Amino acid sequence: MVEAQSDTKPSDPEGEEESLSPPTPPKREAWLGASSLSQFQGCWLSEDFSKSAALVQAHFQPRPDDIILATYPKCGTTWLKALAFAITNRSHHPITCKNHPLLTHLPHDLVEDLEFPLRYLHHPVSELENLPSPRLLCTHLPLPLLPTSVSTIGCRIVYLCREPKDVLVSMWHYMNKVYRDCFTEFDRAFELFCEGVSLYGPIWDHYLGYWKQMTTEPNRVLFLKYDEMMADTGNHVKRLAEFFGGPVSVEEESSGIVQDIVKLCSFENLKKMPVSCSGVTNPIDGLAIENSVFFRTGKVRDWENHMTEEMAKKLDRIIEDKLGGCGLTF
Ligand code: PAP
Repeated sequence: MVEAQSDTKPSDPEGEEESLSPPTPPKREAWLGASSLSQFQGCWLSEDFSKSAALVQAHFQPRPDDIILATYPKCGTTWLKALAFAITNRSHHPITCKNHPLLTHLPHDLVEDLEFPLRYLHHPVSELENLPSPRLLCTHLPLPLLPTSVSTIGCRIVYLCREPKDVLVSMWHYMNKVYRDCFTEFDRAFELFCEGVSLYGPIWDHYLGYWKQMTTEPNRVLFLKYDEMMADTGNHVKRLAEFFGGPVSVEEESSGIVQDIVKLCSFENLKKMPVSCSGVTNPIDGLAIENSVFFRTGKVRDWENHMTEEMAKKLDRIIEDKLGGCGLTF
């Protein structure tokens, strides 16, 4: 009796307070920018990104015909947005027309993001309600952080992943360019990435969430790899068109539309657009990002220029171990 009372400590206000206050999330230095990263529902995010994710969870109202493009950062989001926009809008915007939107706009400005640019600052999530159906949307959020209704009402998802070593290299370049004052040595970024500490990380959890969903619902989740899309972009254009519900017709194919889409959305073509060379994006107050940072090398295996063999083997082992024989390999 006495023991039970002392366990519950009904008259200990301090103890009560302790049990009511939420645990402080672990924080880590941000190798990638100005602020530290904290765990938000198991995902490493900065404070601003956590707020933004919470707003998506609270206010985003998925529709059954939404198509969501999902990526871990630096896996080819810009490319996927360009392809998806070109494919889904090809009847309003013929691919070879002189005023195709992709000739004057960054792909990021043609496909709405759920949580980035930081919507709570400038664009409430509710603005997404004004978009006509079917909506083409994009997110970096891991699947478990999206509202559960995304899955229950059957939104289609295209997930694009990339060889993790190339992701790390691309992210390291990008972050050091955007957050110029917070240069991080590659070796330090590598260590943190291996621990899973990177924006929207751990990368393996991000990949696994969508991969597992694809294995149970292959008709609703299309899972793609950057390297494979590089090797045969034409075939991926056809797969995407089919997945979006408007397969490339025989007439379209014989008119060369697949090659035209591949060319329009190619790294070389998008990189040389005036908006890519000189434009600036302002996702966050006070942070101006030159659009050119979205187009660096667009190469597969650039990690070979940044990592020792030992580093590569270490990260390979970690990724293999974390993916745990799920079937996803690089
Ligand atoms: P984001 O997550 O910030 O939106 P994201 O577009 O996913 O970035 O990734 C950028 C990478 O895609 C860059 O890779 P790199 O650093 O290894 O060069 C960028 O060059 C590459 N990229 C951009 N556009 C294309 C494209 N059209 N085709 C192929 N790769 C591209």
